[in-house]
Parts: sequence; structure tokens; C-alpha cells
Amino acid sequence: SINYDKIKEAAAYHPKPQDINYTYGTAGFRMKADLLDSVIFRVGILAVLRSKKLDSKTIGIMITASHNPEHDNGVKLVDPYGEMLEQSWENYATQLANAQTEDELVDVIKQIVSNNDIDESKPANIVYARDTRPSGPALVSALVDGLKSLNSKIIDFGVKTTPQLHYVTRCYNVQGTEDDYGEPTEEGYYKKLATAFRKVVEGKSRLTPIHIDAANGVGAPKMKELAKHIGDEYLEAVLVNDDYTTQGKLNYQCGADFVKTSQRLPFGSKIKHGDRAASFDGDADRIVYYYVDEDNTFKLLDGDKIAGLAGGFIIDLVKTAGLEGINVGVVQTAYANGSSTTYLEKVMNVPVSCVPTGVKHLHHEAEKYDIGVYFEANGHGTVLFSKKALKTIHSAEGQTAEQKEAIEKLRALTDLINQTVGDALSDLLLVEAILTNRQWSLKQWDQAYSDLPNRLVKVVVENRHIFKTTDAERKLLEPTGLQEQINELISKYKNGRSFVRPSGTEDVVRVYAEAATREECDELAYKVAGLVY
Ligand code: NG1
Ligand code: ZN
Repeated sequence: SINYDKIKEAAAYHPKPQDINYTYGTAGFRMKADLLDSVIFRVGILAVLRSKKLDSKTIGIMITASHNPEHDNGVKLVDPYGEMLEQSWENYATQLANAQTEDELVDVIKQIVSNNDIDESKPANIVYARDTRPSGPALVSALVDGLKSLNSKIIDFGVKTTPQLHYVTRCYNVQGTEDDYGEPTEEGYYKKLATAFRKVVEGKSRLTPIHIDAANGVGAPKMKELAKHIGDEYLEAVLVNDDYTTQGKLNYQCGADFVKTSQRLPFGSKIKHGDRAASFDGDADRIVYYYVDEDNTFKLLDGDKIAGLAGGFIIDLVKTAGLEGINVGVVQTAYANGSSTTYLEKVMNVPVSCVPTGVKHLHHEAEKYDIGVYFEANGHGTVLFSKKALKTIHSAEGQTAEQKEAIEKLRALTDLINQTVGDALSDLLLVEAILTNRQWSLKQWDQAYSDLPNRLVKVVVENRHIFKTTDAERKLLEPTGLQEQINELISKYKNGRSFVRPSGTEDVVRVYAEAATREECDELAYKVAGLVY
């Protein structure tokens, strides 16, 4: 059972700084790395409690701050099937992180144990990984101190992408069952994806090279490894911003977040008209595509475009395969471009749901469809196949050669897609597989619809918590009267849409606006920001 004196002793080496209030938000804990030592130690404790509670299932821990600056870091917990930590436990994480003294810490632990009827004697299993940040190793040692203070079985998965950690967590928990998800190793991950990719593109001509900006992060070495497993004859990947060892380069003027936010090429990219390019973020769980047009304009293919491409391809395969009983739906957030929603609903006739920001919301909504495609505009997303869909796809036989081929491709897609979480490597292969099948250029893909000009601005306010939203964050409830003022502004712009919400990861309020022209959009964003400030 739990030795509380041992915990106190270990915790004394990882004291909580005074005057800091930690919150486990949409992306776990995330902030300047030098404020995280005590937090990570305590996250280790929480993971052990969670594993004990879930009958010794393996819990994952990822140390990363994704697209944030290099001096930041963060940590989040991964539940047994590779999904985000159950929401009701986020509170425990926050409580543990904020316990000021060792005695308070032990009190919080005891409370979690008693609230959840945790059997203290149950063994605990943990797997953890980190990205390439220089602060990683020191934080790992704080984590291990936390884990060891409770005698858990620990697997160090090393330096990995966030989605690889999600993958391996699921693999450990379903190994040998009918839901087996693959070998719980990095090698197993590459083999699974590479084999599936080759199946989906077999017999089609290889596309021109894909130029990948890896944000100088962990995606660089991992993409190279994946490409080796796939083979040049199927995919030609050319990397830029693949220097993940020089300090100061991670996410600096490059990566998916930079490209999406600034709507221009990353530093170091030399693509010309006709080239195909994509950017990962710092932990390789987001991807956006882009190209330059004849007249040298930058064209972005973001998460909304990927959802449209993937949804369209899957719907076609389901139809061709004759699996009419399987429904396909798309899940977006308020940040999805209005044109993408119109295209999905009106042209593709797909049901679209809108949910609040945060992967867990998208993921849960996508689970309501037989095949649920979810993407945030920023390029984080994946496709979920329900048990029913998997069973149907794996047992279908097909009458004609055409049906058989469609069924084979759907089967391969269920392996190609990382269903635990958005995954830049897996999503890249998904897009490449679809474009190879369709023999489409990025421009042809882009022609489905044109994005409305849009603008995202940050407003620093005294207290962002006074902003309360409803309707999947598209409307403000509080401060009272503000939404009416925003509505009045919006009504003056053609195709105008705008909303305001507090960020869950930064101390700012975000203002989003879109309108028929760039000028009108910028004006609307500026005026709404003026109301908030
Ligand atoms: P916040 O800071 O709550 O807007 C940001 C992203 C989310 C999501 C999370 C987690 C935008 C506008 N927001 O959330 O989509 O990715 O970070 O990393 O891109
Ligand atoms: Zn990320």
C-alpha cells in the first residue's frame, strides 16, 4: 500500500514555488519549463493513482509544450485507450499541483484515494515520453521521483512524438485482445503505418516530393524513420527545419502553428510554384499543407481542408464498397472556416457538428458517428472508426472487383490512421494516400472551396475568466451586453462572422473574425477586439 512518509520525503526535493496557481487545462499543464518541476513530480503521483484506479491499466505521460516556444514545457496524462485524461480527473491534477506543503500534498492524495475507492495495493503501470526540448531530461527525473515514491512499474519510452506515446499507451492496454492495436514499440508504429500506406497506394503513380517543415522538432527524426520503412518508391519526403539538436530553433519562425497563424511560408522553406509542402508542429500532432500559386501567392490547406479531403474520400469508399449502413460525420470547432462548413453540409451532404475547442470535445463527438472525422482548423485531427464500422469493414467481402478494392482500402485506412489522437505523421500519410489515389495536385485539392478571409487576434485583458461562452463558444453569455454589441458589428459585414472566447492555454482572450474580403475581415476583427479590450 501507499507509504505516505516516503512521498513526503521525495516531495521535499520538489517544492512548489510560492504564489503560483497551476491549472490543468486543455493541453494539460503548460508554461515556462523552470516552473514545472513540482508539477511534474505530482503528475507522476496522479498517474499512479489513475492506474491503480483502472485496475493497473497502463497510463501514459507526455512531456511537451507542442508549438510553444522552446523555453516552455508541459505535461499531460493519457488514458488507457490513448485518449486524453478523463475530465473529472483534471481537477485532481490541479489540486495536487497547488498543494503548497508536503502535508497538504498528502492530504490531497488521501482524498483522491478515498473519493475513488482506490485499492492502494494494486500495482501501477506507467509509460512516459518527452519531446526534444532541452528542459526535458530534468523534468523526466522529477517525474521519475514522483513515480518511484509510489512504487510503480515504469517504462521510459524515450524521445517521441506525442501521438507515438498515445499509440503505445493504447497498444499496451489492448495487447492480445480482439482490439489489438499493434506492437507497443516505435518500430511497431512505423511498421503498421508503412504497411497500410503501401496497401492504399499500391498500383498508383507516386506523387512529386513532399517538402516537410518539421519545426526543428521531434517530427524530424521520426519522419525520416517512417519514410525509411515506407520506401522511396512509394513516398519521397524532403525535410527542412529538421535540426532538432541546436538550441533555440524549435518552433522558431517555422512549424504548423507559425504557418497557420502568419499565413506564410516557414523560415527555411524554398518551395516554388508546383511544389508540395507541409508543416508539423513541435511535437508532431498537427499538420498543415500549402503551396505557392502561379502568381506567387501563398495558399494554405489547413485542418478544415484535410477534413474535407478525408471525409470525401472515405464517403466515396464506403459507397463503392456498398456499406450503406455506415454513416460518416465531420466534427469541427468554431474556428473552422465558414466556407468549409458550407461545403461539407451543402456540397458533400455530410452531417457536421460544432463543439468547443479542445481535442477531448472533438474526439467524443466524433465517437458518435460510425466513422467520425474531426479536425481543428489548426491541423490537429484524425478519423475514428466505431466498433460497428470496424466489424463491418473487416467482415465485408464485396461482390465485384471494385467493391473488393474499396473494402481493402478502407481496411488499410483503419491501420493508417492513428485513431488515438491527431498525428502529423499518420495524417501526412493519409493525405498523401488520398492525393495519390485521386492523382490530385494541391491546387486540385484546394479547388473544393475557397476559404473566407479570416483573422485570429489575441487580446490581453485583466481577467479572461469573466468571459463566459455558450453554443460551442460561438456566443458570449458574459460580460452581459457584449454579445449584442458584437452582433451589431457583424451585421454590417457581408458573410461576417466573429466570436470571442478565453484561451484555455494562454492568458489571453481570442477574437476570431471572417468576412467576404480581407479588408472587411480585418476591420471586423479589429473592431470586435476593441470591444473586448
Ligand atoms: P486555446 O488556447 O484554448 O485557444 C489552443 C488552440 C486549440 C488547441 C489547444 C491545445 C486555436 C485557436 N486554439 O487552444 O485549437 O489546439 O491550443 O493545444 O488554435
Ligand atoms: Zn502539438
